[in-house]
Amino acid sequence: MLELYQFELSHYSEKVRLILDYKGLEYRKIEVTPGIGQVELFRLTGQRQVPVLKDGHKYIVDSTEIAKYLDSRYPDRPLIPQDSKQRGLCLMMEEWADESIGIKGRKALFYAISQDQNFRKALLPTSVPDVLKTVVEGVPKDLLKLLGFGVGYTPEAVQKAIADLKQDLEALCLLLADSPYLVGDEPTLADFAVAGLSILLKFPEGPYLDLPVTLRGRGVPGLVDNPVYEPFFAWRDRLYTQFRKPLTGSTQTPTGTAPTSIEID
Ligand SMILES: N[C@@H](CCC(=O)N[C@@H](CS)C(=O)NCC(=O)O)C(=O)O
Repeated sequence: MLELYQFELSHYSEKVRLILDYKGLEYRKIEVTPGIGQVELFRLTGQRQVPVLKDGHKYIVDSTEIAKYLDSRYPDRPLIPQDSKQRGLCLMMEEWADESIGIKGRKALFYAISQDQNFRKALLPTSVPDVLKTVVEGVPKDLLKLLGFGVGYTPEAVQKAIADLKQDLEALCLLLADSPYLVGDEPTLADFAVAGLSILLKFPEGPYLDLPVTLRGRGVPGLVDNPVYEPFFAWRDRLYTQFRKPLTGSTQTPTGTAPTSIEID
């Protein structure tokens, strides 16, 4: 069976989970423990980031490479259109989703956490200390200032990220106004990239992520509560209903030893 080395809260991992579900491929999630689990990942793949897909003896690193690998190895329900214009648009949007929504989404989530004590508490219950570490991985440490933990990711940088995300969401609403999917009449990699990368802006409403139930549908103030962007999140909900498999109990196997506390320096 395929194995996905992942963080549950990783938006790049979510992009791959969406693709696996869309293609109807069975897979086992292997939850990587931030820190020690990444040492093991480094031993296996020469790098420490998730997602990593294991197919037989082969390890594929990076969500884009995984998507392309899956499309060539499991060609049913293709992700990348053949038509040149659609193909170009699909690849361009995927890259944009990774680089804009993915990167800025992290900053925006930290803004949300900093603004809302209940949100913060829901994300950081003592029973699941990995969650914070998971979100923090890949984020400059100084972003933690927003949480009162450390030194400064400037509020200006965060506000700029949110302003950019607003433009991204506006663009998506416009593109989806009279079209079921971002490129043509069938779902493509562009749709799954955008949907997956946007989970940090608003966690999905349904039972798709192994997170506290109170976090479902929660997200970044100014984005989730702005009716202007509602068409995008409604579109994403439909995509999830159509293609994402809901959770059925825990199928995760942790790697490494789960930490009992988190060190933030
Ligand atoms: N370009 C990579 C980005 C993956 C990425 O940023 N992964 C984060 C989690 S969302 C990670 O593994 N961070 C841990 C680290 O950098 O040590 C992809 O598309 O897969």
